Amino acid sequence: MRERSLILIKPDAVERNLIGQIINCYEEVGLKVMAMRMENITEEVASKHYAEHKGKAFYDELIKYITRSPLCAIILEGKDAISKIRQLNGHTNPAKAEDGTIRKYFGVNLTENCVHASDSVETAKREIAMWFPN
Ligand code: FUP
Repeated sequence: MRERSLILIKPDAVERNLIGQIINCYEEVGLKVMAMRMENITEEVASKHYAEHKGKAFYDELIKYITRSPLCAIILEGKDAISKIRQLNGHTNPAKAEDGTIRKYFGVNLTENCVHASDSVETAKREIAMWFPN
C-alpha cells in the first residue's frame, strides 16, 4: 500500500553533515521526498512531538537534545513506506541496530540516534499534520 511517513533527521546527524547520505538511503529503496524543511525547534514543539514520553526518565535529556540545533523534517512517500523506513532506520538503540541500518551506520547512542520515523499510518497522519500544517 502507498503510504506517507514523517521523518526527522535529528540534530546529531545534521551537525555531522549526514543529511545527504541519509536521504540517499531512503531514495535508493524507491521512497520519494514530498516535502522537506529545516527548523531549530522550540521546547513547545518538542514536547508536542514527544508527548507520549512525557514523565519518563529520559524525557528531559531527549527534549534538550532535540532542541539543541536544527533538524530536517521530511515527508517520504512510497509503497509500504512506514514499515520500510522503520526497518531501514533500525533499532532505537544504535548499539542494538541491525547491520545495514541507518542507526547502525550513523547513530551515536540511544538519545542521539540520527533519525525519527512515524510508527504507524495513524501516527504518520498526526505527525505530518503537525510538522507540515500547510
Ligand atoms: P523510535 O520509535 O525508535 O524512534 O523510539 P521511541 O519512540 O521509543 O523513542 C523516541 C526517542 O526517545 C528515541 F529516538 C530515543 C529516545 N529514547 C531514549 O533516549 N531512551 C529510551 O530509553 C527510549 C527512547
